Order: sequence, then C-alpha cells, then structure tokens
Amino acid sequence: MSDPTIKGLPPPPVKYDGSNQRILIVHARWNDTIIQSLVSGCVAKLKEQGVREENIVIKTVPGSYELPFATQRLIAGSQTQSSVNAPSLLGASSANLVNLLTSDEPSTPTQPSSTGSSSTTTTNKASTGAFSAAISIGCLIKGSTMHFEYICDAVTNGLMRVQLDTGVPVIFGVLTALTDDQALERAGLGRKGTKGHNHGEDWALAAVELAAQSAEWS
Ligand code: DLZ
Repeated sequence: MSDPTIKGLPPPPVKYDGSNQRILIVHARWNDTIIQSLVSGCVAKLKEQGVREENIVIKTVPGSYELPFATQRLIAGSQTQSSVNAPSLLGASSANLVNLLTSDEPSTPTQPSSTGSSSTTTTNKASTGAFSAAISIGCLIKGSTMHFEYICDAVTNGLMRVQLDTGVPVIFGVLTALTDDQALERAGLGRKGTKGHNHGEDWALAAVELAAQSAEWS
C-alpha cells in the first residue's frame, strides 16, 4: 500500500489556466491496457485544467523508443506551422517528414495494438499552431535481458534533449517498471488491494504548469 503523504505530486500553489494552451500527447502502443489508462487520465486532467479538447493533439508511435523522435518532429512541425519564415529553414526532405507527422487532418484514433484492446478516442477537430507543452507517454516493463535498461536510458536522455533543444517543455510520461503490477498500480489499475494512482493525471498537471510558467520565464 503506497503512502500518499510521502510520495507523489502535491497540489500546485496556484491553479494554472490551460485554456490558451495547446498540448501534444505522444504515446507508445506497447503495453496497451496501461497506456490507455494513462492517456485517459491525462486527457481528463488536462480538460479539468481548462485545456480545450481541440487543443489536445494525440499521436501514437509503436514503442517507447520512438517517443523522442516523434515528439521532436511534432514539436518542430507545430513551430513551423506558426512561423511565416520557418519553411525556408527546412530542406525538402525534412519538410516532407514534418508534414507527414503534423498533418492538418484530424488526429486519427489509435490503431489496434497486438492485444487488440486499444481504444483511445482523439479529438476530431484538432487545432493548429505551436504546442505549449508535450507529454510523451510510454510503459517499459523489465524483461530478462538488458533491453529495458538500454531503452530506459535512451528514452530518458532523448526526451530531455528534445525539450532543451526545442524550448518546449516535454513531460516525462514513461513508466519504467520492474513488474507488471508496478505498472498497473501507476496507471490506476492495481490489482493488489489498491488501484494505485494514475500518473497520467500528474503528467497533465505538470504540462499545464510548465506551459504556463515557461511562457512567463521566456
Ligand atoms: C521491443 C520492446 C520491448 C521488448 N518492450 C517494450 C516495452 O516494454 N515498452 C515499450 O514501450 N516498447 C517496448 N519495445 C519496443 C521498443 O520500444 C521499440 O518500439 C522497438 O525496439 C522498435 O524500435
């Protein structure tokens, strides 16, 4: 049983207003049940903070290892959209890539994963413009090889680099769990006496706070 008085995100000193923010969620599809719960908790909390549905853009990638690249491309694409000079900065091939990842078309629903249980519903009237913050969501669960350690390290460093390089806050929404139960508990799906706590909610709060604060800090 976890003790909420010791660990976890305490409430912010003020309630930050997300009504003018545009938030990107990029999520992996590996460990789909856990991911769906994290994304749902995250979206619900973003809305509670005032973020409008059309300003929540959800994109997916296969696994957590793909998160840094996709997050970087999508942020760069959104900055290009909102800058009149930006097209001249891009070579033809990278411009095409950005267009591919940031189509003006509405976000498509999550594709079924190998488990076939994916059901994230995304907005059907997505807005355009620069993202105020991004939340990269994945779930890595340790197996019997060193794969877990390498991917955890690469994704953690990659996402840190993306936020420092782009100047857009990137929230680290990646569970790095040693067991299935650890991951389930952190997605609010615990099965050992307590449902645990959905960390997706904390990531939403962090995104709105960082988006509001970084606008003031710059
Ligand atoms: C290959 C793999 C494995 C074994 N485990 C996970 C996992 O627990 N969580 C996750 O998000 N992704 C996993 N992947 C997929 C990799 O992240 C990546 O998609 C592939 O190695 C292709 O680059």
